[in-house]
Amino acid sequence: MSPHETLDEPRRDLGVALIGHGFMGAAHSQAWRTAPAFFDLPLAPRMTAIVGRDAEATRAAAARWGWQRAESDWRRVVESDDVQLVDICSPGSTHVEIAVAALEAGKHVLCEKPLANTVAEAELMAEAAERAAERGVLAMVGFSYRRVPAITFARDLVARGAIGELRQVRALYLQDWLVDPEGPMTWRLDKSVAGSGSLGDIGAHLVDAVQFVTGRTLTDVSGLLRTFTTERPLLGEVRGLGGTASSERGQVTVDDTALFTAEIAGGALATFEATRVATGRKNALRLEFSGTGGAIAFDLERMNELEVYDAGAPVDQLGFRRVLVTEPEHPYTGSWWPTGHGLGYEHAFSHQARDLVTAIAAGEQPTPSFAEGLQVQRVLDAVERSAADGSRWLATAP
Ligand code: SOE
Repeated sequence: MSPHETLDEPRRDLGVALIGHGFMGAAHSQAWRTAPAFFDLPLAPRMTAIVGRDAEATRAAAARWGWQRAESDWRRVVESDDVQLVDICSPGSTHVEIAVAALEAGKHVLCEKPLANTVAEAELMAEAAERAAERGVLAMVGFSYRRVPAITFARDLVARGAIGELRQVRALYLQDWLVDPEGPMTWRLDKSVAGSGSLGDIGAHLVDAVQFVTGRTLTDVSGLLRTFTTERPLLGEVRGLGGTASSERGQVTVDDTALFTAEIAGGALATFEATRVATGRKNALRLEFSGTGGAIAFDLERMNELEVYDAGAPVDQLGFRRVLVTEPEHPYTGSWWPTGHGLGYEHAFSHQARDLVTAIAAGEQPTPSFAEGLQVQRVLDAVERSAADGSRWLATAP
């Protein structure tokens, strides 16, 4: 029996409904199953319903992950009395309608990143969240990498002054699943559905992670977007999810690569690389924070470690130390395995579920809030406007 349960006061249920059953639907389903087993949660998440347009695939996902029922219309779960939290893992074009309806129906909301496809949509979501919060209905946007223990620990170190005055940040998120020009069209390559390409899909993670670790916002940006492959085969059956390539070809309307620089509040500078054509890089997220007193580097491919450089160390001992972020004293790690056993990509989603449920039980605003998600959307929008303007590019030839 959890410490939160007493004989006359069983833990309150929190009925969860998940919208979508793709990659993020799986990551969130795993978290709703696992978090209650490893964290003593103040509310008991109940996997009530999973929603998807394809009835057979949704039923299969419900059976696989342990959702009590499969639904085909998100409106049914938003109106259902046995649902108190709506978890949105569907494409960005669906976020604003579902989140606003759920909040107005009194449901807490977790919405995958980026918050929306446009600043205007993100503003509507943030306003709805502000109104709902007055009624004790809470919303969070799912920037899960904040909850990788080593990234949370990096934030703690920066806040403690471990690198002194921040001077420069390097943020890279490198994937290569679009290198092959014959790779098929998917919803992620359609601006009307995904909102943008690498910029919003993986660049948004970088923006949030840099702002989270430094505790500062990006104030100005200059960007460059490029689409190398402008059309791709449309699959005969389901777009992007298997089937035989048809002769039809679809227009790619989002960026393959987004490069941008930024001013950080307080005067530091940052460079960002978000790409899905970095041949050989599969999901290579790397962050490096450099300051007057030292530096911190993180690599998702070695996600249980943090490289820490102390500029104040004796000169014959200067160098990056490899800190193994698996001690019980580190963020989240004490609830899993003994030191040295390590965590994976999926654990950040369990940490996200834990923090959200804890905030809901306490009636406190979970972070990142929709307001924070809106601020990231403004950064993405500024990069897009800067790239469209292109006036800062100067030819090198005479
Ligand atoms: C893109 O391929 C992607 O799936 C992102 O959408 C996720 O947010 C990231 O965690 C992994 O890569």
